[in-house]
Amino acid sequence: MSVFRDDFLWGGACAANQFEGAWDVDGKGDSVPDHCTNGSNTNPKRITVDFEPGALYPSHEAIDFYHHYEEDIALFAEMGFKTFRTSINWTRIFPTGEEAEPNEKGLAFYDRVFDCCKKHGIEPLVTISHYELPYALVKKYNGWAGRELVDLYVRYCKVLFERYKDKVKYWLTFNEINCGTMNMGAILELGACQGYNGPCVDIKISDQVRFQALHHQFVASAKAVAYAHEHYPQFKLGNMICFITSYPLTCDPADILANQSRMQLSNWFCSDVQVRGEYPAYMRRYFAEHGVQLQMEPGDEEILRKGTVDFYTLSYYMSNCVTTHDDAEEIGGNMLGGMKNPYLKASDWGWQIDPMGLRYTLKEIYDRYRIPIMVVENGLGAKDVKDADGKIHDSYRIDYLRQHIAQMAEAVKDGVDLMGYTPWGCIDLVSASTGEMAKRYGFIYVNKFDDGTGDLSRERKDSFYWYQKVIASNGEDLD
Ligand code: BGP
Repeated sequence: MSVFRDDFLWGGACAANQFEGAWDVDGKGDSVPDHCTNGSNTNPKRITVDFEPGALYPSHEAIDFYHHYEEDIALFAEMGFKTFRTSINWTRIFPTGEEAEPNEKGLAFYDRVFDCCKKHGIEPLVTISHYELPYALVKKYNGWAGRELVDLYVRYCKVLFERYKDKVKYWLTFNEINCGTMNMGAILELGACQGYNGPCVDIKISDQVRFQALHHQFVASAKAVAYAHEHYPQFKLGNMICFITSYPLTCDPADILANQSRMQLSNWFCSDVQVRGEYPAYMRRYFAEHGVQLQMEPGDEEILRKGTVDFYTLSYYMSNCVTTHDDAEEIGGNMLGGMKNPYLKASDWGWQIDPMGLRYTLKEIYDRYRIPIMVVENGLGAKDVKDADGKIHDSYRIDYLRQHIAQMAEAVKDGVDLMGYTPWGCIDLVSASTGEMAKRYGFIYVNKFDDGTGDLSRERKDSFYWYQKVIASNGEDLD
């Protein structure tokens, strides 16, 4: 007997800017990622104000889901997906974020996508904002640093809710909102992007600006959630946290405390606000010590209390360690680096692989909040090379996913209410951190390469057939 619920939402996840392409088609405006060049692990991508002739902007074509969605969703259905997590590209709906009326052609595109999902019995799970801010809002308001964005976001949400009310039930307000607590994330959440390395917009990344921008997002999220609860009782709304589990490197009490503070700031703070509906007490000291004075408007605290989410979602790829000792070895990672854990191996991109950490993390989250949880990103970014038979035999990816699903099953046995699992980049897409195609996550290979070439054809990897069996057995058959 499977330990997972009968209605467990198996599926996969993507984000509009990383796979749709068609960046200026049917009235779409330019978003922040449209200004990002390609890069690699060693050569950071750049963000440019104007489009440089000769530079490659991977979001412009990406894998062209915009014109391949029927074929792609049919492949997801063939794997047995129950759900498909994707995001809506804000600039398809409001090209500069401020138009009086939404762009009908953009809205119609997502009608086609959701209808196609429904035809295949796939439940859409929609991220409303996944690093896809209209570029015009960065120029005009310094991105989320501007309070104006709250109302613009809420208006955008209202349009989506009304248009798709019969097609979409599950919504996530902001992807990885906690990245706003990290230096990298601040750049990203203010509207630029990781890999920013040149002057383009006047972004002042002080703690003050960063946490103020985050406050605006909390208020925007809570307003959208409260509005949806009032008008669309059938909706379920979730938060989304980039969970970077960390451990104390040693049992030195100073390390235990340093790790606790890291966990609070990086992982717990945002969900404490979004699930419990108020700023946690530990942030008061942090703000005082870092010179942060939040500007709150009357009613903000009330709206935070009112707009709490129904379920908790996270991305989980890796873990790292924290120490107060200076002789430890550093390691990179998703958004946030840390110290090397001698018990773990890392991916080619330096992300330390830690399946057991997922079980630990799910238990911690459930103990804290007691609401259903969904793992909406997880996976191994790896270089896929075709074998002599012309196929991708990605046993390394299967191993990674198998171990993580096995640990999810343990967490369920431990009592965690887990509602679904959507591994990241279920079809190969552009990497968020490096802008590469070479860092692939998919069950489906896409013939598209870092230099922009490739015929965009799709092929099933070994992991495609493996995941099909996993879903058919509701997570029992992991062989
Ligand atoms: C998460 C983002 C995704 C995704 C993923 C993998 O942080 O939500 O957008 O890209 O990480 O990261 P990368 O593409 O850098 O390998």
